[in-house]
Amino acid sequence: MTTKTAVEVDRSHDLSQPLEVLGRDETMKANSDQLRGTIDISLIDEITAAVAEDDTKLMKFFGIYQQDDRDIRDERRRQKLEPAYSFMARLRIPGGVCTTDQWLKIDETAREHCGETMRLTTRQTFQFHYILKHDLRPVLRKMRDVLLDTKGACGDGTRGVMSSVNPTLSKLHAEVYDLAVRTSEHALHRTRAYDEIFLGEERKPVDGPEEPFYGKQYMPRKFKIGFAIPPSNDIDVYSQDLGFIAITRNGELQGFNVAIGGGLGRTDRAPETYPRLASVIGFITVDQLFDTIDAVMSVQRDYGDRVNRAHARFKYTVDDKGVPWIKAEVERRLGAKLGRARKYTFTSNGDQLGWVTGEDGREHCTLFIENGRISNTPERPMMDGLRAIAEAHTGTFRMTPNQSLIISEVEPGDRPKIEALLQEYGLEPSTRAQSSALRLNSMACVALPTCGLAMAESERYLPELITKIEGLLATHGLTEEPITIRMTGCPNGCARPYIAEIALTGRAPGKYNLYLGGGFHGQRLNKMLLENVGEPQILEALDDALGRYAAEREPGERFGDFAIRAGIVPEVTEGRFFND
Ligand code: SRM
Ligand code: SF4
Repeated sequence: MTTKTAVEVDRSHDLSQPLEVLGRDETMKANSDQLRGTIDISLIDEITAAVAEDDTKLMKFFGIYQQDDRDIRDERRRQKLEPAYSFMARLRIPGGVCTTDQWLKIDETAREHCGETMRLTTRQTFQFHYILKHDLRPVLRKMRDVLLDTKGACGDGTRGVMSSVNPTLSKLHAEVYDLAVRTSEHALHRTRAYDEIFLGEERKPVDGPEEPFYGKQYMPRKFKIGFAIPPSNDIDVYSQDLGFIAITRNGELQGFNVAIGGGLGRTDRAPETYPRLASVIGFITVDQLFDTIDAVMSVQRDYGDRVNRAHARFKYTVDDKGVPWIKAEVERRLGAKLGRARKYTFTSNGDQLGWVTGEDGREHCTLFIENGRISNTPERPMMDGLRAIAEAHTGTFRMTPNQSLIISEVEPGDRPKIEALLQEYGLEPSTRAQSSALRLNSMACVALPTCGLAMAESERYLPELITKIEGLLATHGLTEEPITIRMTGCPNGCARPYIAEIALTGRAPGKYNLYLGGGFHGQRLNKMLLENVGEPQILEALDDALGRYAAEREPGERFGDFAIRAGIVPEVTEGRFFND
């Protein structure tokens, strides 16, 4: 973070309120010795496979979650055994670009320590699951060897910074991607706790405060930043706490529109929690980028709710204070007025699958990876295939925000070699083209068996549900119609369901809320049609809605738009633009 006075001087968030008023996590963070806690002791405690409760929270700041295998939780309880604890680790890979050396090390680590599987996330990175406590250090050291870490991938700070993958606009992608990487470094916490605890480095004295920006209590809650490059809204910029929309003239980057206060998490039966699309508050030049990040984040740092974590995301601060107030405070801290938001057009929030050529002549192949899951099955040795490609490929990989994978920057002469490998391992994009366009525009969160918050299946169930919906699509002649569908195992919204044209969020085993009417390019929230229903009701409702869509739609009309025009669900009306 910079040393701008206005941003740094306000330390009022550091325990200014009496301890008994603050949320428990606030005092825990404040007393943690800059996130060190007792993690080092927990890691060597051989009596349990778990870590101490406060350490589970502190480790999230380093991208590590304690989990247990929920498929065998009851059985272990019956046998009076502690849950089958293991850890999830999420890598910090801003903009989702990884080298082939990194891929090979990630593959090797996943095979050795992480259940022989790896998971592409909805924010363009990898997650390892099933890491045993004593393997955490070896895993993170392997990542260090290829210049990767898991710092800040979770916890109350900035999360993985997203950036549109946009393979055709090579120069613009490189420029914006570079800013995303620098943003990740800029906004990352400064504590050396990770290097000491997991990498074995010595604690050294620090001149001045260890966290000049974050202080002892860090942010009130997670804070997400993303960069979109129109016409693609693949990162779902309106779901970010702080989103930047690239504005160009004749292909040259002029600056960014600034969008604030997006966020999707909600809780059933708690109407005070809700998804919110970000408000566009103005335009900045590229030079103003990092000062703007400091200004916006410091407003949330100083005014976010530190008593009630369910109300602590920036979206609630924005609504409580009002967009005009937040904008004025950001401008005060920035020391400049924001420009008037510039025009831009988004056309989709999906991925373009298959081969495309960038303006620099290099080629990129986007593969559909269903729900981001990479593993080997007898029918499809995907993990082996991608390893073989990483061994032969001279470019990079890019993870998309839709859980797809781009074999990127392929020299034209190398394309036949990559195509041959794709064919050999059954990975070529054409095999997935046999799927409906609905499947190719689908996303599901992890949910069971690892996610502790899951109420229903998601990743393991969506593929089979889609097969059933494909029957309906075929009946109505809609197999080729790109419609976005997203499923999550609970209302937290990790696959960004509330902006999909069709969404299902888990309520209980086999039971979901069904939403319709999201915008095709992420511009509108959807609306609940059915609450807490099972598969028969879901299929019946979709059959009806899809049938009407096939018969009554106007030329070019998207399914989400139709669902609203036809009155199947009412429109959610929220202003997103604020230009005054
Ligand atoms: Fe998420 C919590 C997985 C993207 C909103 N999310 C979790 C945890 C860590 C469960 C937990 O707290 O114990 C999940 C771990 C499951 C597992 O076993 O791996 C989890 N979230 C994921 C991932 C892996 C889903 C996926 O299948 O790809 C995504 C990782 C992204 C990354 O690389 O950083 C993921 N999570 C999201 C998104 C989408 C986004 O950011 O673009 C959202 C909605 C946007 C937002 O934040 O508003 C999201 N996750 C949540 C929430 C609700 C936050 C809220 O404001 O209420 C939680 C619960 C919480 O934080 O208390 C949560
Ligand atoms: Fe877990 Fe819920 Fe997120 Fe799915 S949406 S990964 S079930 S927290």
